[in-house]
Amino acid sequence: MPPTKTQVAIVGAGPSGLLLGQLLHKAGIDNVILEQRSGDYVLSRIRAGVLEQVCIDLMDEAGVGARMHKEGLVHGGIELLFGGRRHRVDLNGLTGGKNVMVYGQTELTRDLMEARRAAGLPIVYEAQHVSVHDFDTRTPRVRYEHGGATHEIACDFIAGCDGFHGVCRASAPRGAITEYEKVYPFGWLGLLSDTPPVCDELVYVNSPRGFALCSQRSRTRSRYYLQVPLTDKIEAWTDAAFWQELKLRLDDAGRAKLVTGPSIEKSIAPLRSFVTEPLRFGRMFLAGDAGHIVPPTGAKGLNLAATDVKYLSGAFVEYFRTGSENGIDNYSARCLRRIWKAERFSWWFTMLMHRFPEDGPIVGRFQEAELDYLVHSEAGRRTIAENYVGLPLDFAE
Ligand code: RFL
Ligand code: PHB
Repeated sequence: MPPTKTQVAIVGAGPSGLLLGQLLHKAGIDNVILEQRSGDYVLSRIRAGVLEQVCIDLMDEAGVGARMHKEGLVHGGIELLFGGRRHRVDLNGLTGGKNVMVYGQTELTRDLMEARRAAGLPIVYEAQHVSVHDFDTRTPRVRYEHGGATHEIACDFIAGCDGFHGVCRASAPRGAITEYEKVYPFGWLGLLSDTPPVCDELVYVNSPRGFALCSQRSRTRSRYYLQVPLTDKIEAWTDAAFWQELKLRLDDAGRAKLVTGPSIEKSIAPLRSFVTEPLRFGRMFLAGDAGHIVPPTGAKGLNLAATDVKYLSGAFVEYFRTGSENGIDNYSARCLRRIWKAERFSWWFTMLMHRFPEDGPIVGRFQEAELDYLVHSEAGRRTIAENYVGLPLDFAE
């Protein structure tokens, strides 16, 4: 039975909730995680693939980085393909030695789940009708149903790590919240397959037929994406149709090297920019996708979630060790400064790389001209590189 009292009640067992729980546990702070889905369902969601240093460091701090360092692939560059030609952006050389790591969100989540299980920490999967109460007082509560009974946990703080569709943000008083949103008129059709990646590095493609991305999970597992109309149905996209369309968006070298095979997973994700202000409502805090969404083009979502968790865990540790509310008071503003910069980059890169249905061919030529300018200017390459690897943590302090 999970306890009826804890220091931090965490709603959601995605990467944000699991990482926060592990960091708090390391600091001796009790926490309970409530997750509405099963563990298997959480692991079946194929999402992020690129980790910035901030996320890598936090996994190490949480004591769960061993497999990531063994299996993760360090990437020092990305390729941009437009006008039928590829151009490399040397992330490492342009940022004074910074890299990113290719390690799937599924694997990161699995490592965190395993550590939590090994430590015997409470996590309630398939918690139904989770609700949050009294977070405007010093004695918040969370309530949920599980196994046919209603349960309640009293806590000092609630951490809303329950993603975009979660209950925490939805429970914040409407008058106290401002939400900024932009929905893009297309989605990403993703395909995972046990085939060797077409390139050692990620290839971001601007083609007249729309955006494509060649990503990977390992040297033998590929992840590809195609920009598709939001009206497309996943059932209509056979594997053969996917590979054919991807080939049409690649260059000759890509077409020649592409290894196709049966899909392991295929899904369509909508694209959205979304920010909630503030991220704190009394004793309830939002972290990760619960507070903000970026279109995946810049690979920023999971990394922003990690930064929120870094600041939130630090603020809780400071509070429980010293009684200081400095960290919790500054949490929202500190995160939002970083969030807006990543939102800006993700929006800009999305606008630059996708074809918009309402635009005529002239906009495609503008995009190609801008890309041509960027890759032939050191300042241009550097602006892409330093945003892609993640702006320094103290950039906006
Ligand atoms: P999650 O992962 O959505 O987890 C939230 C959890 O909360 C649960 N939940 C509830 N639990 C209890 N009660 C309720 N009422 C609940 N409501 C919801 C949910 O079941 C879920 O388990 O949010 P979190 O933890 O904040 O993590 C965020 C990341 O998942 C997300 O930002 C990234 O996946 C975004 N993203 C990428 N980020 C990167 O940094 N690099 C990438 O390369 C990257 N690629 C991507 C992406 C997201 C994608 N999709 C599908 C949106 C590629 C794609 C295609
Ligand atoms: C992925 O591998 O899923 C991935 C990589 C880079 C992105 C988005 C998604 O920008």
